[in-house]
Formats: sequence, C-alpha cells, structure tokens
Amino acid sequence: MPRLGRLAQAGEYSGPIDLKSYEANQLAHWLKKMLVIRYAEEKIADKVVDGTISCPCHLAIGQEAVAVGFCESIRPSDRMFGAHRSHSHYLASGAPLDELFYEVRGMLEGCSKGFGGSMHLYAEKQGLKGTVPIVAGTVPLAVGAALAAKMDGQRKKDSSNLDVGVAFFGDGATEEGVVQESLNLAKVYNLPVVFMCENNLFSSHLHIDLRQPTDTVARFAAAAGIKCEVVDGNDIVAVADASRRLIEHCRSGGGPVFLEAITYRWRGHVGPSEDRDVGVRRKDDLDVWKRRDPVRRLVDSLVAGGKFTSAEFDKLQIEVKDQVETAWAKTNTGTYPAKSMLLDIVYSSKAQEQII
Ligand SMILES: Cc1ncc(C[n+]2csc(CCOP(=O)(O)OP(=O)(O)O)c2C)c(N)n1
Repeated sequence: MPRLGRLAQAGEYSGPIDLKSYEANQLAHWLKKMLVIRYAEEKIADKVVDGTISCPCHLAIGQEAVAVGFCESIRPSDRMFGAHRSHSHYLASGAPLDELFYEVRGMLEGCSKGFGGSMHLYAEKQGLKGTVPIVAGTVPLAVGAALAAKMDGQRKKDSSNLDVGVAFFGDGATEEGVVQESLNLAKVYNLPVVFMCENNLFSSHLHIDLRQPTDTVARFAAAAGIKCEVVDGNDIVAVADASRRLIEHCRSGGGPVFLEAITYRWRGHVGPSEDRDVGVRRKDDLDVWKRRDPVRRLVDSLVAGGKFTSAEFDKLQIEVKDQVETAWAKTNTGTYPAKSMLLDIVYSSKAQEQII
C-alpha cells in the first residue's frame, strides 16, 4: 500500500518554500488572502466563545494555503461545491467577508440570508454554488455540474475551454461509497471535474491511521484511472502549480482530475478548541504541525528572497486585522429574519406552492 511518507510527518517540510519565478505582487496577494482567512476565522472562534455566534463552526486555520492556491485558477463561471469546513473556500473565491460574518450570526444580510449558518455558504458570483455538511454529499453534485459544463461546451461547439465542476472534501469523505461511484462515473463520462481533497489526517476525532490501511487517499482516484497528484498542502506554490496544471487538463477536455493536498487543522473538529485530548496522534503532533504554518513559510520565503520586508508584513497584518474588525463591526447593525420567513428561503416558490 502506498504511504505519504515524509509528506505526512509533522516535523518535515517546515522550512521556506520555493517561490520559483512568481512576482512579489502575486505572492503578497496570496499572503493577504491567507491572512484574511486566518484572522476572520480567529474572529469567528472568539465570537463562538463569547456566545455571539451560536451555529456550529468548523475552522480551517492551518489549511489556508490549499484554498488560496487552488482558487487562483478558478473563474466565476466554474461550479464549486464545499463542505462543512468551507469558510476558507468561500473567502478564497473572493466572496464578501461581511456577508460571511452576517451569515454566521444568522442575519438577513448574510450570503444565505442568515438561513444557512457556517455550513451552508453561497457565493454565486464567485462560482461557489453551495456548501453542504453531509459528508461527501457535494461530490456527486460537482460531478453533475461538470456534466452540465461539458454539455454547455458541446452546445457552444467549444470543448477546449470548459468550465469545471469542483468538489472540496476531506480524507474522511473518501470513506463514503458515493465518492467511489462519483470517481467512476466522472471517468467513464470523461467529465471536467476536479476532486479537491484536503487530507488533514483526521475525520472528526480519528486519525487516518486508525481508519484506513494507508494514509493517502489518491489511490482511490488512481484505481478509477483518474489523473492525480499529491502535494504539500502547506506550500502555497506547490498547491497553486498543481491546481493550475490539473484544472487546465480539465478545461481542455482531458477529463477528471484528483488533487490530494496534505495539511493539518489547528483547531478541533468543530469549534474553537484544539481537541488536544482526542486521538492518539493529535496531542503529539499539533505543536509540530504549527511549525509547518503555511503563512509563516510564505513570509519567511518572501523575506529570505528579498521580495518583502518584515516591516511590510507587519503593515499587512495591521491592514487585514482592520479589515476584519470593520467587517465584524458592520454586522452589529444587521437584521434577524422574522420567524414567519422560515420557509421563504429554504424552498423555491414553486416547491412552496406544492407544500402549502
Ligand atoms: C453522511 C455524514 N456522516 C457523518 C457526518 C458527521 N461528520 C461531520 S464532519 C465528519 C468528518 C469529516 O472528515 P473529513 O471529510 O476528513 O473532513 P474534515 O472535517 O477533516 O475537514 C463527520 C464524520 C456527516 N456530517 N455526514
């Protein structure tokens, strides 16, 4: 059975990353996006603790490089689907921060009008068609959306620049049968779908070593004959490069692809705590994984390469923290929906006519 080897070892790959020929501006833009995700999620964590937010929030602190590196190659006409841990995907797509904050407070100004909470996010203009907490539930939806994208391409007689379907999911999701069915169907129909697996080594509280005979899940895609790559998910350049290669393959009619990014979440499965008391590996690994911080590694590499100074980083941190504070403060004057609106958003008007 294949193993991830050094890639899954907490103490490995903690040094600077190879920035290749990327321009300083581009890298600073990625850094800013990662900081927005980190500080926004820290704000959400604080507000869960003080009770202002009462919906369950699954945080992706530590996994920011995957979302930002991947979304770099996405365009608004693509069809992305996220899961329960998708604040990062929502923000990386460029969707408005204040609408995320309104949403987790259950307010009408939120991206799902306050009816979705943390786990049902929506950003149509940025290509995020929805996030759903049924583990693996959005994988077949992305396959269906990719079928539609392929048919659209055929109608336009242009199958060399297709929109793509995208499913974000975790290693735990690959234990659901529907993922195997989706991989198989996507390959048989040669669909432009990207399976984007963030392998953070945990499903809820169980380490992958306790759940699977090996620690890599790309083997499921390989078994279906799907082109796949495995990368260090805490190296934004590695993620961005692999995502670009694979997404281009899909767009040009090459069929489905699978990217497995190895990463680690700093907070617990749900909520702000670190879950140090669960799982045999978590307690030992967490501090070591924090030294593999995707943000710090990018900053160190930028500074070492003379593309950025520490003073510029300090300034950027202040700017992003201000942005987060301003967006949060805005939500203090938001509106809660009336109880009478309960069915207004959940069902389409046509469905409501049939129910009532
Ligand atoms: C069908 C289904 N089964 C179980 C759950 C409970 N559950 C929520 S998240 C989760 C773990 C998912 O792990 P993974 O897919 O690796 O994503 P991660 O939380 O690591 O991001 C489980 C079992 C669920 N929401 N849906």
